[in-house]
Amino acid sequence: MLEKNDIAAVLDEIATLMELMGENPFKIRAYSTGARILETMTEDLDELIKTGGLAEIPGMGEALVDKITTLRRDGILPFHQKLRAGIPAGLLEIMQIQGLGPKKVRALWTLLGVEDLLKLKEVCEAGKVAELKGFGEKTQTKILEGIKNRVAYSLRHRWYEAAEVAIPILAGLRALPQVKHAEAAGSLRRARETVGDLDFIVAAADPKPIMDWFVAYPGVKEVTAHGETKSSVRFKSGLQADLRVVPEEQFFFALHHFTGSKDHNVAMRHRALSRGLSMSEWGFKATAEGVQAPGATSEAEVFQALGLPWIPPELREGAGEIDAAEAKLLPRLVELKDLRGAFHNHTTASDGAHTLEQMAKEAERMGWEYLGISDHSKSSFQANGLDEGRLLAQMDQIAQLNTSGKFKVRLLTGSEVDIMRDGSLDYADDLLGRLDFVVASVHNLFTLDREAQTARIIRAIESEHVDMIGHVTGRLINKREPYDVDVGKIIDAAAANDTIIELNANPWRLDMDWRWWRRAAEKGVLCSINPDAHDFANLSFVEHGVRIARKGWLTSAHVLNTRSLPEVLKWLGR
Ligand code: DGT
Ligand code: CA
Ligand code: CA
Ligand code: ZN
Repeated sequence: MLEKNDIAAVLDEIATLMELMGENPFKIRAYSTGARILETMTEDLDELIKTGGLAEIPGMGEALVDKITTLRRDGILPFHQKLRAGIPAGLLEIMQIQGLGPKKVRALWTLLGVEDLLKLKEVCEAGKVAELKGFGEKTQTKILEGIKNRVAYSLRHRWYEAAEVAIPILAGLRALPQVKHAEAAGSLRRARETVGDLDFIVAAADPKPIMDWFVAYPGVKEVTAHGETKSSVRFKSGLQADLRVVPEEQFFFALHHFTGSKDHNVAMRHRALSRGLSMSEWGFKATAEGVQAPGATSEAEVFQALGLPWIPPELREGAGEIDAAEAKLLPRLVELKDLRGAFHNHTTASDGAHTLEQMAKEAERMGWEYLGISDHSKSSFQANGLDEGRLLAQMDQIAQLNTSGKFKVRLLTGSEVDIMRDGSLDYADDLLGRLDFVVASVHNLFTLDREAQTARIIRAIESEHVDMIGHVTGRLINKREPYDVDVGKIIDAAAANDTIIELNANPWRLDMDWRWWRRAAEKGVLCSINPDAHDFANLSFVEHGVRIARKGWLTSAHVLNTRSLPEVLKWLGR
């Protein structure tokens, strides 16, 4: 038995496979239409199948009804499996490359015999792709770039996916009777946006039972090392993990060392040497006469031994954190509990899965004072964007909900308004002026050149009705590179116009990147940690946003949604 969204995914794949086969466009279209209908359907599917109501929905042909019924009942569809068997699996992988749709992939397949990435790379390098009709030199270069990105993407994992693997392992390690301490170090602890491998550090007198438990952990696909004090494994997803077991007195030194980063460690070792100590993952050693090498029973004591306060792992990138610590200028980083609400959330009015009330209920459960609703604007037709009439109706609905007293949380009216090619906005000024807040985002023309893309966004920043800029670079981590845009200039424009830059907390986006926030904050740019929720569970994405804000040196004062409702309304000028 398959759920609606899974059935829709199969229908979409059928459409793609048929397009690769060069089938009739009308037939193909029927499957995509069917997928969209299922995704937006609010009725009970089983009921519709039973009563025959499914066939009465416009766009639902008899063949489609049959296939949906089979998928719902059996979970598989022979027609789909036969299609799949007729097409090299590598083609679906090639389709993941940015800019390569089924039509182009079909041409590469039928005209050049491309069946996988390797062969694609070969024909690009031989210049054969550029000669194909509809491709050209530029496309060929783009494809080669895309292949390079695919390879890079396969080597790293989005933070939240790595965390999902790490959390139960850490709990398992801590539950072992021999284990005194256990932590996940490395890039995961430093809150990088992607993780190469996991690094577990454990304190125990006898490493053997811990090693044995680790290599036998469910989900381990391959054991690449099984030593006395260090083991390495690989999981099904390709993610690898190192485990190191150390004696208790070394634990906090090892934890610090394997948390890194390398640059941070180098600076710490340098500092240690100037104090007559050599520092390693084992601990301190005296290098000068009359110096005592201190031990450590916490990570704070490791820092303390070098005259420093404890430095949060997020800041340990060797970017001035030690100087700041020395000067007692470490920021007091924003925390999840500081948040009092969130902006940039979608509902069923555009492409969200839950209604205003469902979103409000969850925001209230999270203890928030306010929740900003910003559905898509009309140009985002693929996301069911609202025209003026529907937006006005939603504003009424929100006003009614607020006065009904049904929820303590205050809903704020807003829009994620599209930035048009020339930087103008998708609604007229008078309508924008009636909203509580406005997020302006780029959702199309990702291939504009740097100058045009930057100018377009800056014009939106300069609009008096725009309160914040959404997902500034449009990147999807490990999937889509940022569009070409001058972030430095955008920060300057945001500072000059008092426009907020959003920290989009969707764990695939984390946009703007953490590397820019410290500079932005120093220039006076305010941040808003926005979940960009498309269902109520997504409201918890703010946790990812807080992590990245911390990595960007931000304090609660730098973040709009740490403020109370009256303060927020005052900032918005409403
Ligand atoms: P990743 O795994 O690529 O996402 O990044 P990390 O930072 O987790 O790097 P990893 O797993 O190679 O090593 C974990 C930490 O161990 C690293 O951040 C710093 C420390 N470390 C590893 N190799 C070296 C090294 O050659 N020199 C120094 N100073 N530290 C090292
Ligand atoms: Ca690592
Ligand atoms: Ca490692
Ligand atoms: Zn958006």
